[in-house]
Amino acid sequence: MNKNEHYDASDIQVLEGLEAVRKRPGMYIGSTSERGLHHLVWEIVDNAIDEALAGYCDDIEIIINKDGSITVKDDGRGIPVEIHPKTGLSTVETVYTVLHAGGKFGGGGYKVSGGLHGVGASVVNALSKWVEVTVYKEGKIYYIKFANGGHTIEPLKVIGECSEDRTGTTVTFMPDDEIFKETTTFNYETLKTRVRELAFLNKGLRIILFDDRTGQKDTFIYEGGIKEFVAYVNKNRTPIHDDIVYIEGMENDISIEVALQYNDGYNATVYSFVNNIITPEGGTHEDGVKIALTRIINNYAKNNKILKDNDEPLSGEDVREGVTMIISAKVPEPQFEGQTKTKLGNSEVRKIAASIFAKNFERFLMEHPNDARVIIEKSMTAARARVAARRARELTRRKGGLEITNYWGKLTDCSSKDATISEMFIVEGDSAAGSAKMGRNPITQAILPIRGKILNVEKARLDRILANEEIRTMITALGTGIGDEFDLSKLRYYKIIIMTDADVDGAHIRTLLLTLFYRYFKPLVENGHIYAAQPPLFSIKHGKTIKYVLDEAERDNYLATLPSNTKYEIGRMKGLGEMDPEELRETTMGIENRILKQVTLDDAILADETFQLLMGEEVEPRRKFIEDNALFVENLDI
Ligand code: 1YM
Repeated sequence: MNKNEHYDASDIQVLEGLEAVRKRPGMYIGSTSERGLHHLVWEIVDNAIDEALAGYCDDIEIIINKDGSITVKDDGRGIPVEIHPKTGLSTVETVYTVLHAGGKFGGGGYKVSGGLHGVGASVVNALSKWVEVTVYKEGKIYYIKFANGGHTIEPLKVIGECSEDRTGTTVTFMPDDEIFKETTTFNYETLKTRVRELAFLNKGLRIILFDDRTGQKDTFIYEGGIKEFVAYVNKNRTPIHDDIVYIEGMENDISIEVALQYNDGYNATVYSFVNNIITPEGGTHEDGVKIALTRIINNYAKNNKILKDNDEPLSGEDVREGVTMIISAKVPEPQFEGQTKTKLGNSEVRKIAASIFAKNFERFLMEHPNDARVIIEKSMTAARARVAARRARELTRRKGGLEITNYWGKLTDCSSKDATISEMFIVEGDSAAGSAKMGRNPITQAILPIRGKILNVEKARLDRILANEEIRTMITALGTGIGDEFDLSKLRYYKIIIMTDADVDGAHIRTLLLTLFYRYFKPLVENGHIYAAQPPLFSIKHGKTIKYVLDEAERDNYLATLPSNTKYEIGRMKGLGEMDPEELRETTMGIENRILKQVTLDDAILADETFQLLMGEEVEPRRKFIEDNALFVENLDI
């Protein structure tokens, strides 16, 4: 927006009241869990970021106060204070009390950060015990306070004076514990992860995070923006060329920024964002860049006679092997599609993204011939491996693939053909698998025994992965296919349950399996099909009752619920392999008593980082991670 366009208060649209927000908070912030709680912070921060994107703000500060409230400060123009013609209230009061009040899109405004401009503020107010807003503007300090779900308890007034060049907005809010029943405690690490990401995505913007409960403080400012983001994501990987490719351009008010660098691994790590929001399902911005990457690399390889005329062209997967790429698009009126409404639909963006990327990437290759050579060689090797993998994959598709003669990797299937009630247990070790087969419900429960440590897929290419017998059986058993053939609707078991011992080895095997699922069957994780069985550590016998509990804490909690004169006996449970079929059914497999932990994927970037750290090549950061997390080993699951 340019400076002489003034804000027109009639742009505010007045729609509905805050009561609706309190009745159905989930509709506005997703949920009232810890995640929803943190969402409140982002709603307020978004308004400050919009002000930064409009070019008026360089500094944002987020403080977790001692009383548990949050303060967000910016040095922008300050929310307008004049009377709003439609509501007869000041604009700042309107922004905080009227749902869907926000500057209009299009026209003069180029408001791009998450959601509708200013809309979130009223939602935060509705879900808070109290909110205070202070505005510094034109030499005056304005103050307004709301309480009990958004009622104005102190109307806007001038509380002091400040120098003319001091401008900005400060907001403090206390989340309402009647809404956020699970927790109202803010998590520093959760805030830090997203603040870092926002700083990467908005280069030059300084964001300070401060925790007044502990004194912890971090300042984020990245002059290199997403170029530094790529370096950060690659910190535990080994890059194969020095210069990070960085491309930016703008056309028709749509801005495209891309940064990428190849490493010696085999996975493609592509994160795309629209208006600072991650788009896990991709969309037209991501498609455009990917199409252009494939085209430019093929052209370069052909022009330099590396790829011969009758060679098969390099595929999209070939040219993305080992790439870490961040794509950030800023789109004035984004349309989101897909299952989770996180896929960019605007078709005009595809062409713009492709042309901006192609032009600049072509130039990069010309100007950096050494980097170009390394990148092309990497893609060529990937193409050769792809052909080998195609042959190996055919093996998983053959009829009778389930009847492999070797015991390891041999599936004992269930008789039901109804996937929704079927479960596949992946069981570590010979005797545990034996007991599991005898203790299972043969109608709904299938057993797949695996032998100790399966292949670490983080360090292998698809061709080697498909050569592994246990993994091949797993793929055949799942029914979905793998890679670009993956089809979730063909899944044969709705629950895939990893059953390993509650010790370090068991945890390692579980992590190997989770890595496989995360890298090659991500939709299974995203859709909640992956579980970890939790074998109990103790049994508590009193009278005719036997209660199984997971750990010491649960044991003590349970004992505390028993009348003080109860006689009880505590047994320490054996490993899976030592349990007889009856015990295994009773404690770990039968749906009456068993405890399953669903594996979820809250933060894809964090998950990727953790897998890379735990399973990748770099030893030193892994050692540090394990040291730092030694006390939390049971929480290694994502
Ligand atoms: C700590 C939170 O809300 N900053 C902020 C918000 C606004 C403005 C500046 C602003 C916007 C405009 C003009 C405009 C908002 N204004 C509105 C509305 N920080 C924080 N800083 N002048 C100031 O968009 O034209 C909503 S948010 F609707 F009043 F324009």
